[in-house]
Amino acid sequence: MATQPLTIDRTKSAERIERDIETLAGPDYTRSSEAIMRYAYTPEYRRTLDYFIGELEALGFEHYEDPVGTLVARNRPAGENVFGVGSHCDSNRNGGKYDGTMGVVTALEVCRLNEELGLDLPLQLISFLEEEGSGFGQMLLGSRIIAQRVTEEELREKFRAVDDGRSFWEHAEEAGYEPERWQDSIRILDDLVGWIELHIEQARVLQDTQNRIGVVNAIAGYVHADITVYGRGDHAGATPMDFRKDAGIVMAECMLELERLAREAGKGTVGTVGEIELRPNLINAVPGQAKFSLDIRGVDEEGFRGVARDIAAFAKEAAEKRGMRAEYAQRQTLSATPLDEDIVAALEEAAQASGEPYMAMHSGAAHDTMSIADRLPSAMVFVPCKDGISHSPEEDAEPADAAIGAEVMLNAIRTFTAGGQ
Ligand code: HGY
Ligand code: MN
Ligand code: MN
Repeated sequence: MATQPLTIDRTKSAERIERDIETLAGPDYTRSSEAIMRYAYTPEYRRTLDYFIGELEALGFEHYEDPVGTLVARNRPAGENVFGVGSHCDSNRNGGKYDGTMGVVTALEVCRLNEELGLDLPLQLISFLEEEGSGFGQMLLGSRIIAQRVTEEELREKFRAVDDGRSFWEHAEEAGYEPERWQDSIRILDDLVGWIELHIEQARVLQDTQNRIGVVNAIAGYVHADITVYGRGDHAGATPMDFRKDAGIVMAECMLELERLAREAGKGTVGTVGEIELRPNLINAVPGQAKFSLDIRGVDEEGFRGVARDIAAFAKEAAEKRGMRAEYAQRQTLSATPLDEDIVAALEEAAQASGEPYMAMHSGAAHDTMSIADRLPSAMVFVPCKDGISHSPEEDAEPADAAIGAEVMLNAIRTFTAGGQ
């Protein structure tokens, strides 16, 4: 490593990280009393951004929000090179304290340490809008907008709020943003020389191998889609089995076939049906319509895309066999994303220097880093979460691990910036 690695006061950093996490788990920052639930254009999300803004202002950072609401804060004027750190602070609708938020809090801690230790690193913190898709059913929406991986028609028409069905565009305008300038969002990436996102692992590999840091070198790609089966809604008691067009049965066949296809693809390919919607969804009515979501992922591009193709064909055939019709509609997709070798190497060296057990690994979960990794050198750091539980209020992680993550990030960034000392 070009610069002698430094050791931070990990106890002090862990205490600050814990204070931030616990504050943001309070009632002002979530729409649910049972879980963390916050997403774009809600008062709870606004308060969360304002919390970070307050902390960053205290460090002398300039801040702004992009035309639809991604938060950006930097300690250098526009035009000067900076290194990017951050994640997302919106949550799954049944979220935990740590998914995303731990990454933004640790990025904030990196900014604090930079100040405290007089390192003068040029930094830009980013908190991406709508990573979870809880507001509009579109994962990584803020970072995909920045990366211009959406269309204006999708923003104006197709992407609709889960709560009230109104368009993303309408909600963004109502929240005081300028969606008509959405293409300017890409300017956020202008001065970035690199990017590191810290995140909880959301699985149990680090815990079960007693590692405290994961250096992520690739992120699984994914296909998000929906299949709708059109059958016929009949009386559940009066309709003999041979006379039915039960859309629910075709859905059930597809769920089992998806499992078989994912296992057959191997190489870590996974397939999940997480949302199902039967109509009319009554105990005494044969479902005339069944709509279900597909979440298909893998680091082997052909593997997971083949599963998506095959399950779409299977659904069509299974429905036709029973005199019904099935339609496949893709929501969105991102390719498997290899991360930057140089930043990964610097993170591994910094993890080595920390003296803590670490390992190199892939990410099965999607992250905003996927949206920008083809535009600037990017990598990720994982910290363990208890028993791999995530997207649940049971999610649990250690601020002490994030403090080590902050130290590792700081040392890796010092390698990459002129300000490194
Ligand atoms: O689902 C994901 O991969 C991410 O946690 N939104
Ligand atoms: Mn996340
Ligand atoms: Mn998540």
